[in-house]
Amino acid sequence: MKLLVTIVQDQDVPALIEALMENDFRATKLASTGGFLRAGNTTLLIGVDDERLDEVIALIKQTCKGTQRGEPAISVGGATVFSVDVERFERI
Ligand code: 2BA
Repeated sequence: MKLLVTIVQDQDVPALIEALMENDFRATKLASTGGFLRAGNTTLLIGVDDERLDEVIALIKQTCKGTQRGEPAISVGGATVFSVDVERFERI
């Protein structure tokens, strides 16, 4: 299992969450702030079985488009994704 720490722009969140839920993925949404721009963004924690990793990455690519932010405008990526091995997972 992997935990994807996925940082996305707020405007992309509704479409991404909808796509995740439609495809039976589970996610936790956290409000976050970028260290460089100090503007709000969203971090999703997505726990996924290894065999579905490519599928969830494809959904992120489809729904997170990136944007220009700040003054002067800086291009902010569609998503920043850290994939972390999960040593143990339990739902109690
Ligand atoms: P921010 O830190 O607010 O960064 C927003 C955008 O500003 C970045 O977009 C990048 O285009 C630019 N930027 C960031 N640091 C810079 C620097 N030192 N010099 C010049 N330009 C810089 P993205 O790279 O797409 O990142 C979007 C958001 O993803 C970031 O917001 C941050 O919240 C997160 N992020 C990106 N890389 C990260 C990392 N290595 N560790 C933790 N969070 C990261």
